[in-house]
Amino acid sequence: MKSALFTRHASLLALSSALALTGCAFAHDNSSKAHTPIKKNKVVKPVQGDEFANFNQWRDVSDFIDQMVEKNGFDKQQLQATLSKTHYVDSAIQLMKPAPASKPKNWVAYRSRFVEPVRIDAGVAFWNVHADALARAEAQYGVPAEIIVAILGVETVYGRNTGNFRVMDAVTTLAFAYPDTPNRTARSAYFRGELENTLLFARESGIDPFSLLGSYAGAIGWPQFMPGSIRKFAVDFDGDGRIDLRNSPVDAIGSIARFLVLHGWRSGEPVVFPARLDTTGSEWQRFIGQGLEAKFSLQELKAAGVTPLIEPPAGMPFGLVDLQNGEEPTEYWLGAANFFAITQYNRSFFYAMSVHDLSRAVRMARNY
Ligand SMILES: [Ca+2]
Repeated sequence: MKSALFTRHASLLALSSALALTGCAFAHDNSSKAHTPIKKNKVVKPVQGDEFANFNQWRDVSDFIDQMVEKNGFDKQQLQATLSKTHYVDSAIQLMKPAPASKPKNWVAYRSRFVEPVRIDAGVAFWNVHADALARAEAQYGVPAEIIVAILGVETVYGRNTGNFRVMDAVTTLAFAYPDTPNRTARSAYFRGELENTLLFARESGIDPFSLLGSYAGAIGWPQFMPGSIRKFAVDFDGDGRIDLRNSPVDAIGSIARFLVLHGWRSGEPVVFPARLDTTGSEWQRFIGQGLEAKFSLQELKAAGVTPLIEPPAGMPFGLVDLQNGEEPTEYWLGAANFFAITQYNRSFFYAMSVHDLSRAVRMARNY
């Protein structure tokens, strides 16, 4: 991650520019308008919109509304009315900024936040309560119960931390006022897509879009699905006729399983194999940073100095997983297709390995 180029001060300038109706939240304009007094050092409440901005007066929003009318048949005045009730959330912008690169990445420290007693115990309890739904998901999609349980543990501690931002506020703010990072263009486009998906999902479901609550990034419910993922991958797994990832853990269970199987989960295959790396050569280095895919044969990895400590079944493809450990030696693993399916949920080796480790810890605790 690059360091934040967008300081708190610049953020306030952008906001004041927006309030000054320049039509663009990123008018990098140091004119006097940019110094219009606004609320400074405001304590941000992590609920709903905490700043008002009339999004309808932003040119990009106006263009977006026109596209929604043309592409998806929305009523322009209704959509303008919706956007007029949507609030700018500065806290979403602040939270989206990359953390300053201070300490080196540390797998052991990261793991300890997720593979810990509260999540393990809550995972066992959740599994016991929802054993039938988990077994049904495993039978239907081939995803083991413990993986589904672990994802719910890492994401929200079984529905405890699902977020209280109005999704409309979060995704609209990030769509049109994304912080000034090197990937801002792509991220803005992504959140415009998510705003479109939020509006489409609400229309398809016959619900008020403002009834959707989620994280500062707009991720919804027990499994923290973005609106676009809900529309593509979620499933009504409790059969009540609607998808509700905030109130139905059973819908969450089915949706996680369906997400994983549609992202390459292979029934019955292991997730990772421990490996040892002979670093005397340099050949192994070409396997580092090769994306989120199992695409190398065991033979070519072995030839480069990667030795599995448990011999995998023949024919499985792998990627080399490096887990950096601060000042301590890096851990290496062979990641199978199922490891990389989990990284599609959250694009991080640390994340996928935490899910794997928590899944084993919960299963062991439950069987004890
Ligand atoms: Ca349902």
